[in-house]
Amino acid sequence: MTKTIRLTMAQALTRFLSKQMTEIDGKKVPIFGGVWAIFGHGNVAGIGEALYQVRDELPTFRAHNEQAMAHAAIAYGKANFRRRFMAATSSIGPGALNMVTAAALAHVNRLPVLFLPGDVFANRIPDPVLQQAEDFSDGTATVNDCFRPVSRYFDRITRPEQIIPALSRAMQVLTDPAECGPVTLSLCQDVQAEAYDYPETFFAERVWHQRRPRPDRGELAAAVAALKGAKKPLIIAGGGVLYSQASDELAKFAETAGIPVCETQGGKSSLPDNHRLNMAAVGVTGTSAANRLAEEADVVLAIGTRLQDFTTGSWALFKNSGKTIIGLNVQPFDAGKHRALPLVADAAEGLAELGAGLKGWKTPTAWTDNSAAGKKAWQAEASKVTASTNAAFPSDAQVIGAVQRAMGSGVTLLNASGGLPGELHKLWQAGAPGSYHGEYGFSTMGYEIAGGLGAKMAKAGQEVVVMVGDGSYLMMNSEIATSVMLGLKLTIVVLDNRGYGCINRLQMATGGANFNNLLKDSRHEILPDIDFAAHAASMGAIAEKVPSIAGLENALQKSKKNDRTTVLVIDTDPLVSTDAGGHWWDVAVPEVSARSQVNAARKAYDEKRQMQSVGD
Ligand SMILES: Cc1ncc(C[n+]2csc(CCOP(=O)(O)OP(=O)(O)O)c2C)c(N)n1
Ligand SMILES: [Mg+2]
Repeated sequence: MTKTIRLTMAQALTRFLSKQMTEIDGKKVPIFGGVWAIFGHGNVAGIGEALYQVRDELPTFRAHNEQAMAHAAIAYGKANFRRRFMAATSSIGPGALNMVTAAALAHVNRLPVLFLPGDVFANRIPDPVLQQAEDFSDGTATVNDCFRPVSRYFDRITRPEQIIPALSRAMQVLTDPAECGPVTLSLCQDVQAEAYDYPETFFAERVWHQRRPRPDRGELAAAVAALKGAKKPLIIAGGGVLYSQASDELAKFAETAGIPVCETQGGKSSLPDNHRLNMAAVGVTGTSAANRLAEEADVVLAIGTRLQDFTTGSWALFKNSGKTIIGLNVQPFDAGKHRALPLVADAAEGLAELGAGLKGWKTPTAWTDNSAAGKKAWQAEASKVTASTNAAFPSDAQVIGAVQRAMGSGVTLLNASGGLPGELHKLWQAGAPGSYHGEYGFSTMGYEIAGGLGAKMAKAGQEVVVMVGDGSYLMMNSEIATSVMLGLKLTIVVLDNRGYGCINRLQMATGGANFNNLLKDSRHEILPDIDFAAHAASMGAIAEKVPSIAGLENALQKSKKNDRTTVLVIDTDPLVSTDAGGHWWDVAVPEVSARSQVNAARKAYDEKRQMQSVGD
């Protein structure tokens, strides 16, 4: 007879999670780095009690905002190249819904995270409970249904034994490289506390390994043939290169075949910036070196990329009408985009087999040499815009230069929203794989600081530098207090341009009036003068407003000795961004308007749209 153990559903859940392991560098470690939790009714009595039981094996961390704690959990998964991840649990209602945006962030970026929101009573006797929304026509609907479209797997647990298949499915999704994304197990409050005789085998330790699918022979042959016919091949390295930890394989493949490489936001740091074949950022926020090649490329090997609009210049960048795209991707949905020849496989495995198939084939040297010249020209341009300055209001690029000079390429640089991602994508000189941590799939304001905390948990003892605008800082900053509480030092550089600078610039570029973006252009009685340093200091951080680029470099140097989260604030210019490099981006301009500037912008827009390759 099966041996059983009587536990509540919540106890079974936490015990199961604590038994899931993985192997990193030959060492067995728990696959869950911990659980983020903000308790309320709907999880404190059930999950809360159960987490306490396993607190030594599966640590619980308390945060200040459910979305932020989920950001930390997601960043942890990303910084671990998806090999380890975290869970996040909330009370019902507002606590649960606060995590929905984070779920979408993980969904877009294909990142693993386990959401455990509390849900209403399955027995429905006390309905409506505090924080329960009532649907007049559907007794099964709860606010947690909002997680469905932003979860790779969703389940509502209405009986204690349902957690057995649900957790099994959850682990499959979290550890599958193609399906990977957020899993939501919506936990009815009464069921969390209900007991069941669980089979002991359910709690046996399990060690998970990364699956590395190899390519199909037919797809491989087609891809090899296409590459062998290339005169101007180009590799796009996406986030999948990093998640597969395929950087060495990519370097070897590119070097052997002499193919230049460019990187998406998600794929930046696949190769170090100073690798001779790395043309760096591609697309809307790309370098001139990469975009020049992209315009001409006849075979594009797109590895581990979703080919989002910022990469493809809204599908107007790749201008060679005879081009062939090879989609090397572990997910067939991505592999076949834009009529690509699909090569469904793990990036490292796919590259190894492509390399073997090419049997020493080489790109015509004129193309490789041409790429080297383009890179040199770009580097000259980039060093101009990042050079030091005495300007009272430096540009974002000049601040990036200061951070790079003071901190080097050895740190992990984290960013997500505002003008910074565009500037950093082209200008930050990344070092080791994963040292550039951008969240530009969803570009969520408020990711940066909490995300920095998660990345720091994954990279204990390493420097994590967060760059964030004033707008994003104001949207979500409370995990500064958590980073201080947990002794996890972050270096946070706040660029204060007094408003939503990049959207203001976009507004102007689309013919709009300066309206409702910069603080000064927004309805106000008193123009805000926010003291970010005082604000950060109130949460326990070491904080300072620096007067200049030189002051920032100095403060960053000094901050290396700080044992606590350090926040450095610098005033910046909201109107400048780097012109060099880059590509058109499709943002729909009004077809009719009373403003002549909008009409002119629409005319230019209609012309630009002619560049889009609609048939692909
Ligand atoms: C949650 C969220 N809301 C709105 C946006 C749209 N948005 C993108 S950047 C931005 C302004 C960001 O301001 P700030 O952080 O100060 O950076 P800046 O643009 O000034 O560089 C806004 C509103 C977003 N990306 N995320
Ligand atoms: Mg700003």
